Amino acid sequence: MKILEAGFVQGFIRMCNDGWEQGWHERNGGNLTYRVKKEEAEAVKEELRTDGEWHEIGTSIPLLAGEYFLVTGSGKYFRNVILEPEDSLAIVELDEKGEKYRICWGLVNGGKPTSELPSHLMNHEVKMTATGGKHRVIYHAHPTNVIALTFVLPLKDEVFTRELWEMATECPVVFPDGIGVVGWMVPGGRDIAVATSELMKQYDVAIWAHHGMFASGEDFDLTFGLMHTVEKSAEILVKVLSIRPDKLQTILPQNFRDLAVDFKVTLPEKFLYEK
Ligand code: 2HA
Ligand code: ZN
Repeated sequence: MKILEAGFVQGFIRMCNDGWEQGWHERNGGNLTYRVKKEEAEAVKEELRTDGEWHEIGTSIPLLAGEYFLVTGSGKYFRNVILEPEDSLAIVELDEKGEKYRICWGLVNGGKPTSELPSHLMNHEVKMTATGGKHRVIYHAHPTNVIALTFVLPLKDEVFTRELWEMATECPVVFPDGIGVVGWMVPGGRDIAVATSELMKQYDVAIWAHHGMFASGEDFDLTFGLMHTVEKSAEILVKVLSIRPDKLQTILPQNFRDLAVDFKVTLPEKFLYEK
């Protein structure tokens, strides 16, 4: 099968374009990676090069040894992915120790995988373990309203989770485990990767203060939908705070507990504090 015709590649391209159309990917902002299934890699094997040079990842991810990932390229624009996927994307393979990668397809005009590769791969490892292999997608975007909130809300998991839950009834059902928050850090390196992957042990979403958001999910629909839901909720909160800083009414802790029963989700009590 031709790589560009494969379902996982088409889904990946569509998600990049959806993110661009949402306005979450100015210039080369954001990155997306997908842990390719064995049978998907097998189906496109003829087009995968095996003579690429090995490069250091910059961190060690032993549980992902030998896995293939479809990734966006460093410095590439989400806006261009749909037009020239072979220029913007790459399939990489990890070595048998999970310390190096090589390019097997894509980046035809040169380049490297996303600058956030260490964060993505460490998060893949954490989420693969936490979900028994179900999670395959890690998505980083720069959604405007979430970023705006990191200037005015305390950078605490409890505050972001509760405030965003309150903005839309579906939120606690879509992200019942809550949201983690990382204070401002230098992007691209191992430190931010470690901080984020620590949070991703318990959450599917992490916010990077004054920068953007990370989301993890089983497939493209769920992961894009998660990012979209959190950002939509942040947009409502920005509007509410702009109209008047104190809410006249909201969803109360007991409302959340009632919702949890009917929708069969567990909502940690640490988010249901009295204000
Ligand atoms: O430019 O978003 O965090 C890519 C990024 C880095
Ligand atoms: Zn970024």
